[in-house]
Amino acid sequence: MEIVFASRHESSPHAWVHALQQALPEHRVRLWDAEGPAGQADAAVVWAPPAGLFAREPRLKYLFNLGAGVDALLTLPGLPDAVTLVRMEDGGMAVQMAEYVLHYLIRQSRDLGRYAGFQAQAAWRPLDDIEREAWPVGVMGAGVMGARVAQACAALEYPVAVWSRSGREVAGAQAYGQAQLPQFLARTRVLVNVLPLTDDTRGILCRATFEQLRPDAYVINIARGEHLVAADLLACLDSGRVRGAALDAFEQEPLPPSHPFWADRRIEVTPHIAGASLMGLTVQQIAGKVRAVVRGEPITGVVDRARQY
Ligand code: OXD
Repeated sequence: MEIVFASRHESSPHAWVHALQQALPEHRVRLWDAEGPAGQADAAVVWAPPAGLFAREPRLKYLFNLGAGVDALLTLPGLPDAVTLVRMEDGGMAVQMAEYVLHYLIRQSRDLGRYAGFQAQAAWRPLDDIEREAWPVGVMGAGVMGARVAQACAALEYPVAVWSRSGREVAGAQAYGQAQLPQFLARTRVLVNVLPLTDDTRGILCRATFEQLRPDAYVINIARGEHLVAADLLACLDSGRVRGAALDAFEQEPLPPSHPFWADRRIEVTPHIAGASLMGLTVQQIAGKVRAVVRGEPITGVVDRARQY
């Protein structure tokens, strides 16, 4: 196979090409270049691929996305119908996301932010003991990421539920299906979003959702900015319905300096780092799939375009 690496955002594309070539010595891997030779690629490894890739590479059969979310890929102009899209299934992201969620969950449930304030005043002031039952976590999304997040919270004995379209079971968590969203929200205080972005999930983190959560709720969004209705979050923070939020993904990235989220002390902003695809694991996963495809075997992670993930 001839495999090209094509990304507008990757800061070290040569390192990716080198790692992929090392992992797949029996194939040819090269950096795609809008000006260079074209027309021979069978597969592309992409993240925000450059315009012109599809027009100049009509032989492409497989597109391996470097991330789990394929929302941006699905709306790319010129994306051919016949190309098989493959999303990253983990690539080291799931454990990082679990870590991220635990950090912000524990910061709330153990009042660690308040202790930081007390330290600034040299105040020795123990607060109430933790009651785990008061911190039920609800994870939206029960795929590889959602399951790992849910299991990490359950391992620390927080009550955990997962909500997904299919109602998929996750060990250690209570599973809710699509129609059970009201019941899922009513038992949740810490709402964690790891859903794929689709027509059905866009704007799902909105006032109607927040108002069904347990009082004094906390919101963690590590999926896409478009899941969140920013004005609704700010209104629910003002009304006290939601106590705070940790946000890693935004409609516009980088988040513009003038955005109200930056200065809001109730909101923790991070720059889309909750779950990065790690090069070694990602390359291993793609190489395994390329070999399976060549052997004519089925692979996992193939995107269902009608489902949008
Ligand atoms: C992803 C992401 O989709 O990092 O994996 O946003």
